[in-house]
Amino acid sequence: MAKLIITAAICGAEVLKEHNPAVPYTIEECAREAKSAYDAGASIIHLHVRNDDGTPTQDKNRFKDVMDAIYKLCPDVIIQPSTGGAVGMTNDERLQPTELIPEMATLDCGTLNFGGDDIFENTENTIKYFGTKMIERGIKPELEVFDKSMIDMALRLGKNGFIQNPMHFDFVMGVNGGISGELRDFVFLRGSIPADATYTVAGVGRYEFPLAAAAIIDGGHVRVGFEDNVFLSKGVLAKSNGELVAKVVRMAKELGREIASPAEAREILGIKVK
Ligand code: KMH
Ligand code: ZN
Repeated sequence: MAKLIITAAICGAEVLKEHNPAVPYTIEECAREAKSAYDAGASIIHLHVRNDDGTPTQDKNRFKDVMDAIYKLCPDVIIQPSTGGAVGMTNDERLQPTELIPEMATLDCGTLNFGGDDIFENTENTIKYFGTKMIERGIKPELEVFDKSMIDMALRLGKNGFIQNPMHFDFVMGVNGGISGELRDFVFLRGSIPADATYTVAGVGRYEFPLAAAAIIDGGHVRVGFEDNVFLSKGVLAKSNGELVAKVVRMAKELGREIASPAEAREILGIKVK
């Protein structure tokens, strides 16, 4: 079985210091959180950025500053900027971090309700546009799917040349508006991707660690972090993203799965060093 790639989603666009005081906003806080995750065993940092007041931004210069600060502390880590950004942003606003030619970036594969009155909009033409930009820029997409239909969309657009093979999926499970994080649903998603595809699972809230266990056993990969969940265990706030990653590392050890270094993660995902 391949070694386990752990992605840390350190910040997100929605979670606030009110939810957990360790949620990072500033450049220094983002670098601190990325380092804590990297030191604990994460090889990929899924990155959103914020203004110092916590409001989400896709500003290219802010991404560059945060990425430079992370690389200073974690020179070989893979940084995967979000192109999802926050609900309501325009496509070109969202695509800005891809101008920095990161090794990876997210590519969201469908539209969904995103709690309350929000709609996270990703029309077919948007996905084609983002997919084309990522091919042009040599960026490996992490295909974020919040429901089964989004896998079908990715496969169809793949056949039409907008996404290349082998595909790498991220099953984001438990968002209010998307698929739930029940094991039955995990098995459904996992059985719906091509044999040559890889996947990581991001369980939201209480689904984070049960789904991590399922992916560890299954040979998949795992995402944890404040974007998805701020608790280490029921009612206990994590002090850092590193604590969440360390818990996955302990689970993997118990279950006999080794942890991938960033170099090993590149090899598993077919990312060429630039
Ligand atoms: N913040 C969500 C609306 C991504 O990173 O690509 C979208 C999101 C997905 O987080
Ligand atoms: Zn994200």
